[in-house]
Amino acid sequence: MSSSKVKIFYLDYMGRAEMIRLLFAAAGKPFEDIRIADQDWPKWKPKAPFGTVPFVEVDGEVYSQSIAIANYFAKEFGFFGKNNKEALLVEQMVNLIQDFIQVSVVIEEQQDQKKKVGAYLKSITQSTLLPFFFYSRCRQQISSFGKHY
Ligand SMILES: N[C@@H](CCC(=O)N[C@@H](CS)C(=O)NCC(=O)O)C(=O)O
Repeated sequence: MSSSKVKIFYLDYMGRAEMIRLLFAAAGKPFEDIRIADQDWPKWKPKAPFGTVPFVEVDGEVYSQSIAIANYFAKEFGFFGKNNKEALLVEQMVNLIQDFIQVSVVIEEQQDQKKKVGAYLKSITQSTLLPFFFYSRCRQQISSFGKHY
C-alpha cells in the first residue's frame, strides 16, 4: 500500500467521499482527487463498478462502496483500532454517521421546497435518531446554564 497509486473518484463536493479523502489527509498519504462535474456524471457512470460514486482505483484495480473503501484504508493506515473492541467503537461511529447520511439524503433529494421542509419536519418528529440527538444536545446546553434548569 505504501507505494500504491490511488485515485478517488467522486462528485465535486464532500458527500460520501470526504471521509476517504480525510483518511488520506490524516495519514499524510497522496492521492489523486478526481472530481466529476454533475453534468459529466452520466458519461462516467458505466465506469463505476456499481454505477455509483465514490469509487477508487488502487494500482489499476477499481473498488466501490464508500464504507468498504474507508474501512480498507483506515486499516491500512492504522486507524481501525488496536484490537476488535476498538474496531467495534470505530464501526459504531461509522454506522451512526451512515444513519445521519440516510436521513439527510432523503431530505436533500426533495426538489420541491415544501416537500423538503416536510421531509425535514418528518425526520425530526418521527425518526428516533434526530430527536435523540437534539434532546441530548439541548439537555447539555440547558444544564450548562446552571443548576436552576
Ligand atoms: N452505498 C453506496 C452509495 C453510493 C451512492 O448512492 N452514491 C451517490 C452519490 S452520494 C451516487 O452515485 N449517485 C449517482 C447515481 O446513483 O447515479 C456507497 O456508500 O458508496
